[in-house]
Amino acid sequence: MPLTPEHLLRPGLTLRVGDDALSGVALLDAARRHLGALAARGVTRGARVGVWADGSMQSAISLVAHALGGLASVPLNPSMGARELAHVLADAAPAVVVGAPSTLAAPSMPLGDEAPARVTALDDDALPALVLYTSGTTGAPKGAVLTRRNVASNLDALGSAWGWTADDALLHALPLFHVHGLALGLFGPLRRGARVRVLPRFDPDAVTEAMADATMLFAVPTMYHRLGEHMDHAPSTRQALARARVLVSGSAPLPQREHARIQRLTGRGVLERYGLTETLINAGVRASEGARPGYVGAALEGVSLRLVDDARAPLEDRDDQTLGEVTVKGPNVFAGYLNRPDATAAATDADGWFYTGDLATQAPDGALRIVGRRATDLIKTGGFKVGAGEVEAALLEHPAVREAAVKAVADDDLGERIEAWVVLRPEVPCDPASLPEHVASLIAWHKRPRAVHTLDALPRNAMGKVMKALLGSA
Ligand code: MLC
Ligand code: AMP
Repeated sequence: MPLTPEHLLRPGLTLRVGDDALSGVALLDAARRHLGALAARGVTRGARVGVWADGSMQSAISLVAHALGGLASVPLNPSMGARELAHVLADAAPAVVVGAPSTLAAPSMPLGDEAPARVTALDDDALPALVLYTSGTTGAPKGAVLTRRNVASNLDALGSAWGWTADDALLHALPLFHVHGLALGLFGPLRRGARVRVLPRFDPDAVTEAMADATMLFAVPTMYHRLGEHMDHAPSTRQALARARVLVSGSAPLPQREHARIQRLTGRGVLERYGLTETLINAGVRASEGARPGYVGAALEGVSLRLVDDARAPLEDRDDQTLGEVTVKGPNVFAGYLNRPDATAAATDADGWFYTGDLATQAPDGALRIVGRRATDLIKTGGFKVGAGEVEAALLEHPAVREAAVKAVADDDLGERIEAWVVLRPEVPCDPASLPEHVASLIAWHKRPRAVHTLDALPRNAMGKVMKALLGSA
């Protein structure tokens, strides 16, 4: 199981979230009280519980409590717009949502504080631990069901990849509603019996200050980019990062120039690791080998990785040149998408391989180099995955929008920036600058286009398909 009372009771463990701090003993007590309150409402082992993942200590306690008690957390991004929130609540049908605003159209409660429930050992590692919503190219996000075994096995594999022990102190400023900040960044250190500090908002000065007590930093490439910019004129940030034992980047590619800048300014390299919501982390550069810019490392312990061609036939060449789709098998691979056997079947095969959609080469020692992805309609912006289709659908819900096309544009800061091209109905007055706000009101804030261009018509081929490659090229 991912977390037990024994993990939390290791001396030295502390959880800091924002300005709040709890010892392991206090965290266990708060978690048991919350489980007591859930039990009093009849919500027990196996139930799905929504968590308003607003980066507060309350949200962290409830996530930890559910992991201890065998409930499946469904973390909700507080910036989710009305349409996406309604979809997630209908799809996951949580028994109750913890910490949400009172206006939420679902049964809700604050963090519970009742007579503490007993936490007993759970031997059913196939029980869902998390349901995490993740975007596809089209349609609404799907709930990836991760089991207790998925999380526990992956955290132990990462523990050995990074030499992660109870003496480490992790710092991150990642949201608690995705794999990176939640499974790795919250459960990871607690399972090691180590210290962790979560900053509710990323800010280079806050990271600099908090690194004084940290040995490890987890961040997405956008954060390393911003730290790099900041370091040009902030020696204290350079020194803070230089003292870290391990700097880890993931969720999107860290460009070589960012690797080089951090190395040059701090004398420390950044270790990349590669994962997906559906598989947790598959590969990682080991702390013992040191940074390896351009590579995300070899398969983690217990994980099998192979490249396949377009017909899903395995490619045996580990020549660092042959390009194939990354496929994954192991105890880290999820149990499937909630309520979507069709989507689960499309992404997996009968032998248990999961098809990531990522394109990579593999070096003779197994290290992967991620060079792209199959679907150009999947966008990674600031480390968040967004489907072009969901943004287009949101734009088309606006009465003034007749046609819409969305694509990723390369961006030094976000990696990829979402931009939209729209054809407006002349009869409906509309300021195109208001459309990002409209998108955010329906889906999530980070899914809004950062620029909206108007056209008289979208470029289409003879079949009527929008030729996205032509957008923005004129
Ligand atoms: C937020 N803001 C709003 C708003 N929501 N304003 C109006 N309406 C709303 N609904 C404001 C905030 O208060 C803030 O203002 C500003 O908008 C922030 O906007 P943003 O677009 O969120 O910020 P940005 O700078 O673009 O964010 C960069 C970032 C972020 C790096 C901090 O992208 C991020 O947190 N990325 C992490 C993604 C992640 O965790 N991915 C893991 C996926 S799992 P102000 O004034 O306060 O700045 C995965 C698997 C794996 O990929 O391998 O890990
Ligand atoms: P998500 O669905 O949000 O979990 O995003 C998973 C995707 O993030 C993967 O399929 C990759 O495309 C991308 N990703 C994660 N880590 C890395 C990395 N280190 N380098 C390149 N891409 C990454």
